[in-house]
Order: sequence, then C-alpha cells, then structure tokens
Amino acid sequence: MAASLSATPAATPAAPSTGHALPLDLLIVGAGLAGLCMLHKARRQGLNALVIEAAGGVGGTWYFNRYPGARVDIQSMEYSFGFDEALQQHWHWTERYAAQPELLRYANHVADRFALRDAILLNTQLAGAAFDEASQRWRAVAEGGQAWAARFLVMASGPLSSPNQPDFPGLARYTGRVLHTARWPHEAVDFTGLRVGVIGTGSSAVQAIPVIAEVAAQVTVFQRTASYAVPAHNGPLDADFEAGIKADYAGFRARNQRMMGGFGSLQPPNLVSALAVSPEQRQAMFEERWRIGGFGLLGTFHDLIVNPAANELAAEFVRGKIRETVHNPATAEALCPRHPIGCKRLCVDTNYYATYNRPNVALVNLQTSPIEQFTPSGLVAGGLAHDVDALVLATGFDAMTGTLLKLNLRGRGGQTIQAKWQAGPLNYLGLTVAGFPNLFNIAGPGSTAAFTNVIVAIEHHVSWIADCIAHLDAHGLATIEANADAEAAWAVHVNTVAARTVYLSCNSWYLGANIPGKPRMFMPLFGYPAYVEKCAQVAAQGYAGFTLA
Ligand code: NA7
Repeated sequence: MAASLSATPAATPAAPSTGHALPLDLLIVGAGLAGLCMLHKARRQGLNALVIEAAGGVGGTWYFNRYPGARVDIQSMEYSFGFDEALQQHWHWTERYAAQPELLRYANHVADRFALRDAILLNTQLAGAAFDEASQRWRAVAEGGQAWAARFLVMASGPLSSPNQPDFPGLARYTGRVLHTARWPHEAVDFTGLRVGVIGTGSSAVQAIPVIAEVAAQVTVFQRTASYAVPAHNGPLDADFEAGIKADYAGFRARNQRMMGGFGSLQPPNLVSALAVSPEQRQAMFEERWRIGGFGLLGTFHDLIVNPAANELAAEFVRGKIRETVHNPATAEALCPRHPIGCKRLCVDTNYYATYNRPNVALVNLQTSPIEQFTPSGLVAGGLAHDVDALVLATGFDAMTGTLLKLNLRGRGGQTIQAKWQAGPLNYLGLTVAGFPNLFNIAGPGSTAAFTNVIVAIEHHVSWIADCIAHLDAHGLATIEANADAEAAWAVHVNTVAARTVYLSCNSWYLGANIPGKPRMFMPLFGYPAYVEKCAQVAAQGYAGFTLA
C-alpha cells in the first residue's frame, strides 16, 4: 500500500474537487452498479455521500470486462434497476441478453439521469481505511494520498472484481501479447489472422471463444475443467415481450423477488422431481427448457440442485447435447463436464460447443496434457508445442474476498481484515463484519448475491443499508456492529444451506477453490427470498444480532 493509515484525523476531510465540504456520511467504494445505486439512495435520504472508483469510468464489471462476446447471462429486461419507474420505462434494451457496450451505456445513463457524477471520484484507488474509535468515523486514504473521514464505509467493490492471474511459471518468457478477459484493453483488439491461445473455459471464455474464432487464424483452447453451457438463443429483444413487461414492470419485479435467484419468474421451476417422471417425459421436459435457453434449464425439475441423482440426469442431458453437437467424438468427450451441473455457475452461450467443429479451433485438455512450460512463442502442454501470437487468460477472479483482502482495512483495535478473514470471510447477513462497525459490504460473501440476479441483490442491500442508517439516525445512535455470536451462527447457516445442495461437490469460485491457498469456505448463500425475509426480520427486531450504540 502506498499510503499509510493512522488513528490521527485525516488531513483532508473531503476531496475538494467534488465540492464535498460537509463531513461525509458515506464513503462508497466502487462506481459499479452497486456504488451508483447506493449513492443515489443515500442522497435521496439526505445523506452526504462520496464514491471513489479506481477505474477511469463508472460501470464496474461492465467497464472492465470488455472481451469479445462479453454479455450478461440474465435476461436484459430483468438485469436492470427497478427502483425508478421512469428509468425502467425509458430504457430500451436491444437484445434479449445485452452485450457489454450496452450495459456500460446503461450504467452511464444511470449516472447521468440521477446526476451522480459530481459525487464520484474516478481514478481513485482506495489504499485502506481504519475505524477510528475516538471519533467513530472511518478514516480512509487513497493511493494518491487523498483522505476522508466518513460515518459509514460502504464497500461496493463487487464480488468479481479482482482478476485471477494464475502464477504460471515462466509466462514472462512468452513474447506475444497477453490479455486478461477481466482487464481487457479499451482500444479494439484485432485477432484477424492471428493464432490465439485461450486459457480457461468458464463463462468469459465460453462467450469469447466463438467470437474470436470467427476472425482468428487458429484458436487453441486450454481447458482445465469442462463447462456446462446452455444456449442463450440471443437475438433482438421482441417488441411485444418488452411492451408486455413494461405494462406492469413493478409486478414483474415483484414476481421475480419470490424466485430463488431473484429472477426467472417467466419460467418458474416445475414442481416435480426429475426422478418422478418417465425417461421420455424427462427428455421432453429438458428439451423444452433447452429450446427456451438460459438458466431455466436448472428449473426443469425442482430437485436438480438438491438431489445428486436428479442432477446427474440433467448433467447427462447436456452431455448428450455436447455429443450431438461436436463432430469429433474425442473432442466431444473432453468437453463433457463430470461435476454436477450448476455446481459451478452455468454458462449461457452462443455457439460455444459448435465452435469446436471449426477447422481453426482445437481443444487441449489440461487434465491429460498439463502446461509444462512457456516459450517465447507460446507454450508446451503434454509434450506438444503450441505457438500463439496472443494469449487470452480467461482465468476468472479471486471472487468475493479478493478485492477487500488487498486493502488495508482495519476495524476496532486495529484488527486487519486479513486477520479477521484468515479462515474465510466471516460476516453477519453478508452485509456486516463483527469488529468493523459501520462497515457495509454490498453483494459480498455470506449473501445470496452470487446466486441472485445481482442487480436485485444490490437493490436489496442498498435499501437495507439505507434503512439501517435511517434507524440509527432516528434513534440518535452512532454505530452498528455485528455481534460475534450472530456472525458465527451465520457462517454455519450459509454452509448448512450449501450442504443441502450439490454446491460443495466441485472446485468452484463459490468455495474459493479456484485460488491456490485460499481458505475453503462456501461463501454465497442459496435462496434469495428466505434471505430477504431474514434481513427484514433482523431489522424489525431492532437489529437483532447487532450492537447499536
Ligand atoms: P471462471 O468461471 O472462474 O472461469 C475461469 C476458468 O479459468 C476456469 O475454466 C478455470 O478452470 C480456468 N483456470 C483458472 N486458473 C487456471 C489455471 N491456473 N490453469 C488453467 N486453467 C485455469 O471465470 P469467468 O471469468 O469465466 O467467469 C466468472 C463469472 O463471471 C461467472 O461465474 C459468471 O458469474 C460471470 P477451473 O474450472 O478452475 O478448473
């Protein structure tokens, strides 16, 4: 960290460039969709808030993940804010699943529409923040040295914001261009006629590979774990569909709120077990969902995520689709995942498996042909040299905790977040951390965000935080802090819920298993409606499980 923290008051109470002369109520870290939403809500509540953002623009995920083919995996009509009727009536999505440029335009539209930019400091990376017990303020410093004091620190830094850059020994020897999907350059990258290597086959790779393959001379995909991908059937947004939703957008949002993931009410899960129907019926039901496309496949039967035997039937259905699609039987077999479907986030694709039928696309299975070394012209895997002009790392994120753990965050008594989360991200309701008063984390571990339409999760968190602050203000209270026992019970709860599902049976980023050395702890909570109810109950009981002072 370039800047240091001390218990002495911050030298500069607020950044002069934003005109924030008043003491800050909220310092919000991150100008992605969560930060924008929090800022707007705080201002509507009469609070003085400032957002700091490391990037040169707003939009978070949609600012950084600009790789070819990047698009949302939840339908556009659902992946948008519902807090403002005029906004949701005004905004028009062009596609069923919006692409990154359109999503970034949406984030910018929100910033402009609600006149948020005067309270957003771009190119400002938080170095650290410490809770000063004497003043009961968070004192934060940016890497450039600017400093602030704020009553509340809101981390809106995103669950998937720290790219995973695996420590590939010898990668530095490679002299071609290396790109990471999560830190894609802003200028166009032209792969025309080039030989491109792609490491990773998660959602980002599944979206990027078909698009890169259309122009590249050769694409070589290095796969460690095969992915399940369901067709998006993407295309222009149907005007009648849009009009139908807009005729009762509020009702649509409300119905989505009752779904396990906060989305998908147009295609609710069938209330039948995969084991209770005949093989022919089962096949027909899977086929129907496959024809519709998207995450709804996992709702073909109500027990696919909780019953391994039911899950295997869905997994085998998708393997059947892979074998049908991919002409080369050996490639098809290598592309067939073996872990339970849904255990890692399902990919929503356009032509992913079919892309392996192109003569210019090859798959290297790292299970049988591990990467041995990098060379100036490429890499050697399984004894074979692969020369490439560019290497795309589609290796994902140090999810949910990566960003916070890079910061110098200190709670009571100078305890660091690294010490606090040594064995995994302990927190209460996902929103708060014992020993870190007045700190809120949006869409982080311990909440349902990773399993939810994240915008729905963000809006819920923002409302909860705003209501909590209003409660403190109404009662003349300065601080709220999770109790250690409530926090410990919450960690048990999150893992108990996960243990009833297939989620513990593969090496996913939900478990921290994609990062060597990261403590294994199941981080997201499954089940949005029950979570919302619990958060509401806690508030209704005067913030049970918290100490308010
Ligand atoms: P993911 O889904 O975490 O995918 C990362 C991919 O990179 C995955 O196939 C990994 O294999 C692979 N990977 C990671 N490290 C390595 C190393 N060291 N060697 C080889 N391969 C590696 O990230 P995405 O960016 O695709 O998607 C993240 C989320 O964004 C997604 O879930 C959606 O919510 C949107 P592994 O499976 O770990 O064996």
